[in-house]
Amino acid sequence: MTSYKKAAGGLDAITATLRHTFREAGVLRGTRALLKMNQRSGFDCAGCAWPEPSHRHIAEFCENGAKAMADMATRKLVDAGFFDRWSIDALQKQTDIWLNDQGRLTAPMVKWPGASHYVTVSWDDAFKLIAQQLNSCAHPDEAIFYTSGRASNEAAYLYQLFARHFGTNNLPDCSNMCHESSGTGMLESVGVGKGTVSLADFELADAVLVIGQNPGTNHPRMLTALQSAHRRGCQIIAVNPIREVALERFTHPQEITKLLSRGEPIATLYLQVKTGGDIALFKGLMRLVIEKDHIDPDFIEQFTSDFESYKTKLSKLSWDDILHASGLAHEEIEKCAAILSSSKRVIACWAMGLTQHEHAVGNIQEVTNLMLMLGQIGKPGAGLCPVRGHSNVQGDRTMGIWEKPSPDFLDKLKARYGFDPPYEHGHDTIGAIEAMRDRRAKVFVGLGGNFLSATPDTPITAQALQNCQLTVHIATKLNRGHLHCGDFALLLPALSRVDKDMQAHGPQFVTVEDSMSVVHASRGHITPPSRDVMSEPSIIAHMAHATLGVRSRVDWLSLAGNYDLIRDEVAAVIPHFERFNERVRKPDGFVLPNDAAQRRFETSTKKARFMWHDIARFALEPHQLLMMTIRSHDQFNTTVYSANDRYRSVKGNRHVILMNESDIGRLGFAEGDTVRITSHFKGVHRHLDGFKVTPFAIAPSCAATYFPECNALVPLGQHDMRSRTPASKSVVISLTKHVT
Ligand SMILES: Nc1nc2c(c(=O)[nH]1)N[C@H]1C(S)=C(S)[C@@H](COP(=O)(O)OP(=O)(O)OC[C@H]3O[C@@H](n4cnc5c(=O)[nH]c(N)nc54)[C@H](O)[C@@H]3O)O[C@H]1N2
Ligand SMILES: Nc1nc2c(c(=O)[nH]1)N[C@H]1C(S)=C(S)[C@@H](COP(=O)(O)OP(=O)(O)OC[C@H]3O[C@@H](n4cnc5c(=O)[nH]c(N)nc54)[C@H](O)[C@@H]3O)O[C@H]1N2
Ligand SMILES: [Mo]
Repeated sequence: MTSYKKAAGGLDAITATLRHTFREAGVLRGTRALLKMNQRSGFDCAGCAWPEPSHRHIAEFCENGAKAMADMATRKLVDAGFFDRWSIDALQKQTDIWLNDQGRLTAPMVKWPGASHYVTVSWDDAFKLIAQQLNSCAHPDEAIFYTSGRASNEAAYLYQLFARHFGTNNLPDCSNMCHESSGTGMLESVGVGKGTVSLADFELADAVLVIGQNPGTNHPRMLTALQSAHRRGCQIIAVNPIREVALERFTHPQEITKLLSRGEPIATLYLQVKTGGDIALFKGLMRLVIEKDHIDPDFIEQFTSDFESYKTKLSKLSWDDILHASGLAHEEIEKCAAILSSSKRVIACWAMGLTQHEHAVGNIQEVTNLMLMLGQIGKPGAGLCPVRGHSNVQGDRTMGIWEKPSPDFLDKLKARYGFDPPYEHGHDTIGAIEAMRDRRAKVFVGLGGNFLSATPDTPITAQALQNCQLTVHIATKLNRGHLHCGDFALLLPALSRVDKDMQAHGPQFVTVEDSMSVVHASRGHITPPSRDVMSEPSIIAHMAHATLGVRSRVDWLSLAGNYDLIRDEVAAVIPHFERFNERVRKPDGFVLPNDAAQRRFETSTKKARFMWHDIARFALEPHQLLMMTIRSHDQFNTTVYSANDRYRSVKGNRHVILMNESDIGRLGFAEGDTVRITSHFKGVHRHLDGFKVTPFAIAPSCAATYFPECNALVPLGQHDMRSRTPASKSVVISLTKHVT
């Protein structure tokens, strides 16, 4: 059985931080960058969207934030000579770790039709090619403009403006695969699609639920908040099919005297729910809360609708169903209900364990129901906390990166810029893959990200990209997505968060919005990898200028020369951004208002709504398991730093399948066996070979593998029906012994 003997954090975290930073960026450059991370005069860490505290530590970063920084501050460079040496075919044979390890992109590159290599191209010619290809589309909807959540507010605002001015709402983004279901569910239930809590609420909460989230790896600075809450006596309840080490024991790497200790407990109650069993758990909790009369009748009466019908349906559920589907014992659910009932203030946090299922919106709305029943929304120390992933994914949405913009927003664009924006909804991520697969779309532009490896059904997405006439990737580092090219392909190098950004009007900063709606500035301090790298706002402005020409009255190139001018545009169009330039220059920026946090629920009933969902059922045959695809401790989404996963004691191999020991025996396997994984969806079977059976502390009948490798097993058609978030946490699989 793999098990990590130490607490998460501690000395190992410090060693890993320094090793990565110094190896990639060098001692001086690396140290300087670390000391600027998350500081008021510095740059926002691109590692996650967890907010910064107002009392900042001199070292306000975590191990994995430092890795993300070092990955960009690296001294290794990919130059034109590199692409002479390596054909695209040869690059495809390399691993993700190797591709990323080659370093920062330094010059614009093109692949011409039929060519085997990328070759250099001037920026001017690159923009001309984009303009010519976009303008030869039969309809603007033949173009797709994808965004990954590292893009700044300034880049995002320009990008959506360009796409809509060009004539399409085809603005899929990584959020479609991430917290789309949180947004969809919350919008309907409470009228806002964002979290209702601030960091200060964590100092007041009596109980915090951490559901379907692995903060030790993906939001390490959240552990600081959880640890200090725990020390105050706050109850921390983890809900997770995996016993994640960092939720069990943690040593803060900055508490020198405790570094060698066994760490402190974080979770006071650990509910090892079955994958997909959360709705059943929430229903069980609500049953108990009602039975014991621990609901908040005044809140329910004054602020909610649909309670009585919800309660009637709930009373008809059988406990057998609740216990079977959740995989938990009655006493465990009772313990949790007792903690929630006796807590004056409760926060519910969640991440991908709730959002990436076919019943994802159900998950979100049922945890919301629970919180509404307890009156735990819209008061200090309480509320809903979807913990965002990419550092500016929330801000990108605020800036209008969305395939389903509101008519009001489009009217504002029309009034300000004098063009007719498209009012039909555009393609989300799944829709974009289908459109390229079916040749309804033929130009793909990616503002960051790795569209190929982040999306489901990798071979289908690869073919979809290859079907395009032009693929454009605006990127900092090489990834596999750049190797599945359209007839023409451009690879355009962009500045990263850590780089100095010098434009016509002098040095520029950008802005971002964190998971708790705080908007603040981010300034890079490091010399860019080459003079030939452009900033994202500048690349977008040049694309727009070249493509739209006299059709546009926007002075794109002036906007790119001075980001204050972009922020003035944002202030004029996006609600709550008035005096943007002035307010964002305040040390901690400003906080966007949130109606639900003020108990104003702008839903169809003007009240917070109880929304019913049936318990999710998975018709697993005895030989089948439910597989989640997750992140290791040494990766950032599709960027893989090494093949290790320290807290899960996995070393040197990402092709492992983590299984409950009882399932290994039951299915006739032994530890270390190499297996073929087959996923099953609507009669189609997808296979991947060469996975090592690894016993692990995961709930029975569940299994875990790493993404992006296992995206080839995630079916494009398997997603939440409303939000269309891919179900990458509930893939039905079976295993067979692999004979080589
Ligand atoms: N270092 C690092 N930081 C990151 C990222 C990264 O890749 N590396 N990615 C960023 C991004 S974009 C995001 S969205 C976040 C992701 O942050 P997380 O959501 O923490 O990431 P995952 O690895 O997908 O982990 C999902 C967790 O949910 C659990 N889980 C799976 N299925 C279920 C279920 O049905 N029910 C419950 N209750 N739990 C379940 C898994 O066991 C796992 O602990 O992190 C962000 N931060
Ligand atoms: N099976 C499975 N699939 C998943 C998930 C899962 O849990 N399981 N998680 C999903 C989630 S939550 C998300 S958010 C998506 C992530 O999807 P994406 O956001 O598309 O993927 P990333 O891996 O974050 O993108 C990494 C690439 O972005 C580029 N990049 C990095 N920084 C910058 C920058 O500052 N500017 C520019 N222009 N480029 C930059 C680099 O070239 C790098 O290779 O993946 C999703 N896919
Ligand atoms: Mo994400």
